[in-house]
Amino acid sequence: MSRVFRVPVAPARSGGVRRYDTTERPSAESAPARAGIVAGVLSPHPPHLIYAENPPQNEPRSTGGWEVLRWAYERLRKRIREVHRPDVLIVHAPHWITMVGHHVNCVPNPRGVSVEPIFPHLFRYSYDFRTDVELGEAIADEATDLGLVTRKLHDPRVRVDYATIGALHLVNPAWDIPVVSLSANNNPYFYSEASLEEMEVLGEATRRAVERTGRRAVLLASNSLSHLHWHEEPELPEDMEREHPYNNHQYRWDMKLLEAIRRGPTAPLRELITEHIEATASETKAGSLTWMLAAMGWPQVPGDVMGYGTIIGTGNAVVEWTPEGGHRG
Ligand code: 2X7
Ligand code: FE2
Repeated sequence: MSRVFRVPVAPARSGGVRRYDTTERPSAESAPARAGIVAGVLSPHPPHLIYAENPPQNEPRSTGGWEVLRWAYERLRKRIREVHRPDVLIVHAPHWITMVGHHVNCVPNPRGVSVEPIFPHLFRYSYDFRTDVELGEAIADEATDLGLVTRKLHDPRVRVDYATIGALHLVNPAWDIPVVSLSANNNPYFYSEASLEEMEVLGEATRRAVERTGRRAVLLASNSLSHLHWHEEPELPEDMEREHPYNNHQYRWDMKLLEAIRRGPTAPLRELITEHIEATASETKAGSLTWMLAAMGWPQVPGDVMGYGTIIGTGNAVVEWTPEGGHRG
């Protein structure tokens, strides 16, 4: 069914080699040696995490909450700054839903207020960031060449969704690293079975574009895990007495997935992600996690599960993969 959303592979342009302007890249002296995808991160976005942190960009104020997950993000931020030192963050997010095809935000400086439609009392966030337009366009071109229906978004009035903003803030609250943001093609939601093959293709397109443009990229898969949640909120949203897994079935399946991630390698996850979606309505059905692992070539390494916690009953884990040849430590 998902073939409806694909077009025949286009012939390679001008000998199959495209040149991109790299004049704005860091100088050889300042740039770390290795380009390519240097890490991939499962980086869930629930607005509660930002609400709990009280950053200046978010209007609502809290007394805290969900600390274990937020501490995991703090450790991750340190690794991003001190070890990975990317020149771009590429994020795939499930709440930028595009009904037809895969869209790439190519607006140079998106800015505005992102509001979570179900939790506007938790998340009204002022954003203002830079897009790596050259890389965004390269990803869209590679995806088109590989047969995906793809669009470059150029409308500066775009309102950036909270799953994109949430993951980007939690990974890099300073917003000093350029971004490429990718939409979630909605087609998995139409069918009972998750249709993730296209995410493999989008991953391949992403990898090719990163290599072609010589970027040093960290990929963010903005997904929660098990996704059943409460329908009533406590008077104090951050009342941690009320926070726990939706049920033991959801929790056990999250652990099954995370144990496989910790064991490594990633190849068996292809199958397990689909089973986990069937069992838990996991938000990974939007494809972000599959896209990210495919872009890294399903690396042989285990993932580092930096933290797990529930948010209104949903499962959320911060996980980092450093592909073969990348830094660890
Ligand atoms: O988008 C979300 C989510 N993924 C999980 C929990 C709560 C709110 O929003
Ligand atoms: Fe979500």
